[in-house]
Amino acid sequence: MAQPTIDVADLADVESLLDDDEKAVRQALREWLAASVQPRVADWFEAGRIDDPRGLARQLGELGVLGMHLEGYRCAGMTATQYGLACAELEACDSGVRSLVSVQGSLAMFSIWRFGSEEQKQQWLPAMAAGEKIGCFGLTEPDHGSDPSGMRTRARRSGDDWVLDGRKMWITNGSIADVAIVWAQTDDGVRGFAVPTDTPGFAAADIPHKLSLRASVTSELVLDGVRLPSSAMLPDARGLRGPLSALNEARFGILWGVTGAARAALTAAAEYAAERVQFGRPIAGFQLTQHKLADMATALATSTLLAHRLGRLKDEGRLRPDQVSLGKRHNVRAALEICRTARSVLGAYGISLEYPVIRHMNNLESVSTYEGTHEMHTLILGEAITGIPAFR
Ligand code: TGC
Ligand code: FAD
Repeated sequence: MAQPTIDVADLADVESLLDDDEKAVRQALREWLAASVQPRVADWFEAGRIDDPRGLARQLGELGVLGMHLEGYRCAGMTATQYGLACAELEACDSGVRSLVSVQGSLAMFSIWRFGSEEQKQQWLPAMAAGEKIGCFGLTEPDHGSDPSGMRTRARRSGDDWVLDGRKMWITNGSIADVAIVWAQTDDGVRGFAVPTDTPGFAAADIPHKLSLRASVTSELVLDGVRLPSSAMLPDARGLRGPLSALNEARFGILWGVTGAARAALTAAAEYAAERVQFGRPIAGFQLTQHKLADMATALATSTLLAHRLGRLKDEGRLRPDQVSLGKRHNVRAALEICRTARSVLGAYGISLEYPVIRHMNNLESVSTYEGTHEMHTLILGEAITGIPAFR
């Protein structure tokens, strides 16, 4: 039978838009993941735990992936497009591995890098870039997810200190973190704090029963009279603009990352369809299967082109938040659809962890919810298009 001569995961030839440095960054990470993470990740998902998350973080630090798009403080200082390509490789392995990197680099490290004092940057960033220290980012609360403006976690003055009380929910890396970036209400509006997790009154408990992002630590944080010196406040973040700026960074990584998950699912489906014989011929030869493959490949090509374009805009310093929402909303939805379709191509094997498809599919349900749900990004785009906010 005729073999395909094209790259089914890159029908638009985005490959030719990449320069040699971008390809080299991607290749190095791809090879390391294939040898070190890919063989283990389905077991981690099945067990609901990464074997040695701190060890994994140190290895990712050695590779220069943590905070790789930040300058200085032993960060790699790479471009946004290089960071995006790295996210796609990580998420082709598993969204949980990309989450670990996103939260560390784009949420925790970025918040300190962008809003922290020089002392905070020196204290945390080099060790976080090396993966020796892990960070988490606490914005969501039990009663405040899509609408963080109503958060109840409170920081009050006590002499020169701050005292924090409240709860944060669904926090990636929470129980393995050395530092939690916690957003809290003060008399001066929302402010951010770098909270060492060994401070008395801080506790983190993992959230059980997840059927998605199982190769990722997700925790609840409890802050019960956590007393911090005044130097723990991030001085340059005022109001919700602080955490929402960090979210732009992480959402950018996601809009690239999910193209990796989609690529893995499409590739698995195309290979399976070529080999699986029913009614005397490979199922790839049936028009209905070809329709699925054409739809999946088209959706991936569109997503990859969009990610590439948004990467170039970010590298030129002119990527707007609504464009980040455009990418997050489109690419996550497209990746979910690709995984669901790929799952059907694999028949019964589509529900087995022997193939990566259902793992990616389940993970993408979380990715569609976190960092702003599909609906929130619809409303952000709606406001950008009409000028009328429809959130409330
Ligand atoms: P709004 O009044 O619109 O804005 C408040 C202030 O923030 C500014 N702003 C932004 N700044 C930078 N980037 C953005 N994307 C921004 N969006 C808004 C805005 O200009 C204003 O500034 P200022 O100076 O005038 O005060 O705020 P709102 O309360 O109406 O909320 C808007 C809304 C709904 C879009 C926002 O709350 C939102 O994005 N909600 C979704 C919440 C969310 O995404 N949570 C994510 C939690 S972290 C997470 O999920 C990590 S998952 C990690 C992983 O494992 O990968
Ligand atoms: P809700 O806000 O209660 O929303 C429920 C539903 O209502 C959604 O479909 C939503 O779109 C819809 N809805 C809400 N408001 C409107 C409206 N105005 N119009 C139309 N529909 C609306 N958070 C962190 O701070 N840090 C983390 O590290 C982190 N990691 C996470 C990891 C995982 C695995 C998961 C699943 C979540 C994580 N989150 C984290 C939390 C995540 O950001 C929130 O789950 C998300 O913002 C949605 O909040 P919610 O779950 O409270 O849903």
